[in-house]
This record gives sequence, structure tokens and C-alpha cells, in this order.
Amino acid sequence: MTNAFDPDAPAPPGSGLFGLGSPLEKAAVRVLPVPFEATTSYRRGTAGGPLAIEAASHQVDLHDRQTGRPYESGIHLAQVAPEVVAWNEEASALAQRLHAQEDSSAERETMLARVNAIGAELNTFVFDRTRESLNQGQLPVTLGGDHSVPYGAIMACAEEHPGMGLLHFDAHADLRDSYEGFTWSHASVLHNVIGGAADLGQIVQVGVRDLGESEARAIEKSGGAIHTVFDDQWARTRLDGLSLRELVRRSLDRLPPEVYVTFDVDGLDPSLCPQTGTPVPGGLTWHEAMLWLEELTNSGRRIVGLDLCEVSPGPHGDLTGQSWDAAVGARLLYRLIGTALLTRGKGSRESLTGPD
Ligand SMILES: [Mn+2]
Repeated sequence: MTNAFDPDAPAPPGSGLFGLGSPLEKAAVRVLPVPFEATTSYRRGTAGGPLAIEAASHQVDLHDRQTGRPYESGIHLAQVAPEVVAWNEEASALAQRLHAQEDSSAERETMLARVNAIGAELNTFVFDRTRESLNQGQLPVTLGGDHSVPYGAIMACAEEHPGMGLLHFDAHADLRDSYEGFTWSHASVLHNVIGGAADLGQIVQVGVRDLGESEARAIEKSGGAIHTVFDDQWARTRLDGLSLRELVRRSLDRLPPEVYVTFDVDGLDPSLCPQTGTPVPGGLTWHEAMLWLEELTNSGRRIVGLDLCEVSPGPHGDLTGQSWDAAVGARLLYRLIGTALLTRGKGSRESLTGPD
């Protein structure tokens, strides 16, 4: 097959995610944009993530030393579904009124029920779309939006791959049993997945540094089913000059052969995601996050699905391609996809050893 595509050429405007314009039927990767952030509790803006990331993706160099040529496999970005936009507008407006606490309790109950119903509809939508990707043998990638968004994707992957594990990057454990009354809250996504999936394997969490007491208890009570590498443990390993790679390997060893990666960008140091919804000091550096992905590949495990959430270009969006958060998000998305393709036997990488 002749391929006229030049990975080094600048991406023309309107050329789609990473300038690839990959048609759906030829793509190994299907990215579902879900600009939804109804239950965002602190700062808004993650609904602008998908379009800002698409704009910023035109600056990403497609040749990747760590993952080779992910672009060759085809990466298709679906259109934003109008119903998702409508759900986000309605549920966000209701959630903001609920935060303002100016309505009667009866009114509040009705509004809360509606927000939760919209969340359930969104879950079904994401589940169905993920199912379609899985049916076609494509890697399902969900692009949030807040971290409530990938619930349906994780459920669909868990159904397709019984016993799959979860690798969860996040500043938060997301184990709350609903948050502010919202059943489908960004702060509850792991709790909901654990409650909803029939056969979910080991969970490994990384970057966690903001934790409620009930969440700490949930981790304890899980008897190891949830293994959390707390950020202070991570930082101590780094500060004491011990091997982070060893810590990563030991942690990954707990995971089963098939792994879903859920990446809340606030797991990274906030200098890499200053506008994210709930930033917390500490977190992984860029290269530390990449170390996890590199070792996941080395371990021979297979990524069966992934999401990237909570990337925010700020409250007003950014379609210029110049948002720093989106620039990081686009590169992270490309690296996550490239890593997943590598684990699925596609692509190759250059030697990662340093200079002799
Ligand atoms: Mn999260």
C-alpha cells in the first residue's frame, strides 16, 4: 500500500486528531469525545478538553521514540454527539443551582434526581459506543470531560474482558459513595465501577494524595484488591534515591494480563495541568508517568481500553491549539494510545537506554 501521508508535515487546519483524519473503518483506535462535566465540584472547564486537545494535537510530532509510529495504525476521533452537549448543559445548570442552595428541599430533590438520570443516560451512551469499538476490534479510547465520563467504557471493557485489571492515575481515589448527592460523580467513578462490574480484577492506583476517610477505609477493607501507591510513598522513594522503576514493577506485578488504563490528568504534577478541575500539589512528573507506561509495556500486559479525563483549557475553552493544558493532554493521549498499541503487538520503539 502506498502511503502519501507525511508524519513530519504540519497538520493542516481541519485535519482532525493529530492531523491524521483517519477514517473510522481503517482505524485501530477509536476516540470518543465526551465533553461532559456536570458534577465538577471545584473549577469548570474540562468539557472543553476534547476540542482543545484536538486543536493542540496538530502540534504533536508523530514520530515517537517511546512508541514508534502510532499514527500508522489509524486514530479516529468521533464527532461530538449533540445529545452529550445537551446533557452537559442541562445537568451542569442544575448542578450549579444545587451548589447555590437557594431552592427548597423538594425542588432540590427533583433537580438531583434529574442530574442522576442524565448521568445514567450518559453512562449508557458511553457503554454503547465502547461496545461498538470492541465489536470492531478497535481500541476504545474515551476523552473526557470529567472523571465520571468513562464509567460506561470501563463497564463495557470489563464485560468484554472478564477479570481485567485497572491502572488508575489520579490525585484522588474516586472511591466516594456518591458525592454531593450525585450518584455518578467524578469523585465516585471507581466506587461505581467496583459496585457495577461483575468480574473486575486488581486495581492499582497511582498519584493519590487527596483522600477522604471513607475512601481510606474502602482501600483497607478491599484486602489488597485496591492497591494504592500513595503520592507520599512515591515521593519518599524518589527523595531517598531509591528505585522508582522497582516500585513500578512491583506494583504492576499485581495486575492481571489485561489492563484498562484510566488517566485523570490531575494525577500529574499540577504544573502539567494547571487548569484541571481539582488540582492538588505533588503528583507525578511527566517522565515518572511515562515510566509507568514503559514498564506496563515491558511487563507484557495488554491494554484493552483507556481514557483520559479532566484536561481543561480553562472555563472558556480553547480552539487555538495554544492551551498548555491541552498541549500536555494531546501528548499524553498520543503516548497512551501508542503504549496501548505496543501492548497489542502494533508498532515498535527505539532503544530507550541512555547514551553510553
Ligand atoms: Mn479522578
